[in-house]
Amino acid sequence: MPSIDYNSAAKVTERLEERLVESLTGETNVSRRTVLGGLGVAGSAAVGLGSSRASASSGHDDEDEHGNFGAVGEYRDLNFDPHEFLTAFNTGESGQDNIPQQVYEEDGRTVREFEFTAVDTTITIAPGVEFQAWAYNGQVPGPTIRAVEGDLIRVEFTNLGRHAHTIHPHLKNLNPRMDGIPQNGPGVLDTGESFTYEWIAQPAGTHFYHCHSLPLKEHIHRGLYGTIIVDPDPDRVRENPRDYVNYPGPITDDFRAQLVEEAKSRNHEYAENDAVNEMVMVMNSFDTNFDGGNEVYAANTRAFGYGVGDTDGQGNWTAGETKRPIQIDKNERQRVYLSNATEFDLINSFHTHSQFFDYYDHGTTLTPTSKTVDTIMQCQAQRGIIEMDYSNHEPGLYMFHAHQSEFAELGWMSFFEVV
Ligand SMILES: [Cu+2]
Repeated sequence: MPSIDYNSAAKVTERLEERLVESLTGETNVSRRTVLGGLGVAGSAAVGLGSSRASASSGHDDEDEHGNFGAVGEYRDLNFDPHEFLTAFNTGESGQDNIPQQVYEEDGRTVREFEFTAVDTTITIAPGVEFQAWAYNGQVPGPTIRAVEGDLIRVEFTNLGRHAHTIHPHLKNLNPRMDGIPQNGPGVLDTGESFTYEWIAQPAGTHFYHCHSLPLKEHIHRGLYGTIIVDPDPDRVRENPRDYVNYPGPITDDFRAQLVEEAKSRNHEYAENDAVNEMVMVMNSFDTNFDGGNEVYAANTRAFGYGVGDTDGQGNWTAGETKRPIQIDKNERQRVYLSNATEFDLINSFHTHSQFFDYYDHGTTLTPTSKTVDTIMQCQAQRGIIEMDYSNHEPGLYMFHAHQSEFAELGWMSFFEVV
């Protein structure tokens, strides 16, 4: 049995979303107009019930009333699609239209070059709820950069925002000028200033980047963060297998070959990688009233963006709809590059229903650091790779969410749709 049927999934998504949007009506930085626009006619009457989470939810215990709130359902602003972001890997050769990029050789090394800007912008974090963000290339999370171990990542960064910003990469960076902190190299970049960062892509793994201007917590929680994926080089794995495992025993020929195969499956330049369905998820959160605590949580910014909206139950979703589960082919290996950009809360987590997975902490090893688990936690800036196999599962919906139940109820709740 799938973990939940389509009607129940749509109901739970909608009810949680209603509660979330209602809970924000008392927040000073969310205008009443935008909240009412998101709630729709019936929802606007419900606003009178009160603005606290408890009183807002207590008014909706009657299942019969539920259908009145359908107007809550959709994100009207489609300039960021969490489904497109999920599989958008900027490699220099291919990626997102709004990220100018190219790849070329220089001194015998592959260079992957990207143009980044920082801008002040408004993003939609729940239907009708906007957040004043600071964003790399106008999006939160920032663009996912993907390179191969040993490549040079060159980022031409221009600050078009009103505050001073940097880009600090979580890479093994041998040149302090390129660390992206206020005290080193170019320091912070004021409005209109540019700098070209150059980083060697190392070590192989899933990494984090973010602005390092002060106050740090504000520059991060406003949206200046993203993911760097460094694909392992199979030739280097063959030569130095011990760099990729935490294993003291002998490296047999078979084990070496297995590690090389695993590296190929992780490397976007190899055909073996095509067989894996890869996704990027950044766990994030939003302090909508700037009181130092979060009101909204998500994976990839849109609260309940991978929840369940209108479907025919056959895997067909209303065209243009943001709110829909992540469709996965049960015969494909599933890989999630996961990182935690949540500010203010100490940890975040990822939990799968009816499923166990292998986890590679920081993605720097080719053998799992946790095997057969259904929950992992990450502190801020921690990241890793999750690998799942749904080949034995029946088609249908399988929930996944943060297992801080508060985060799940406030937006970080999603579904995989196994087809
Ligand atoms: Cu900043």
